[in-house]
Amino acid sequence: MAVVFFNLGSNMGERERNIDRALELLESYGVKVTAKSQVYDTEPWGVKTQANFLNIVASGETDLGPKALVPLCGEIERQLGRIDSFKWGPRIIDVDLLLYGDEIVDELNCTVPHYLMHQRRFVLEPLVEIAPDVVHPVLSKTATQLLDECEDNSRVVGL
Ligand code: PH2
Ligand code: MG
Ligand code: MG
Repeated sequence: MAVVFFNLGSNMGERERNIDRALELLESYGVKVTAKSQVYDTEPWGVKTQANFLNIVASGETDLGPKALVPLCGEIERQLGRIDSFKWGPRIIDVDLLLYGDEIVDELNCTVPHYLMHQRRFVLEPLVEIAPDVVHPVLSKTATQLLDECEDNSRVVGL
């Protein structure tokens, strides 16, 4: 059983409901959700001219491996009606695997830890809320350290 962390985000439609449905689908596919952060209203990162996101971080336990989990995230996004937008553009739902225990995977369609997680305040604030001491296995730093050192100053507000 692996301990895993996801970031979920939405900036289209019923944003909070989209996140809740994605969590239900993760559960239905074999991820036991063990904790979730509060919902954060977050300034868009990367492409600024779009609506604010709601983001949460959730932890889970699963027997699925990382190479099953990453495509499952994509399948859940499709089931919720996500259509391909441009990179970092608006989306009904985004389900990103952040951490898979202390495993490091670097393959074409499966990169864990998420390659940008340490550069995104909208990931680190909710991650620190639920798991301040979890360690990034590539950078060998806790979530708290990563947040302290994060240069992203975009607005992230707990609701
Ligand atoms: N996701 C992106 C791009 N920018 N900005 C915020 N605030 N939240 C997101 O989830 C987000 C983003 C692409 O994955
Ligand atoms: Mg994303
Ligand atoms: Mg994604």
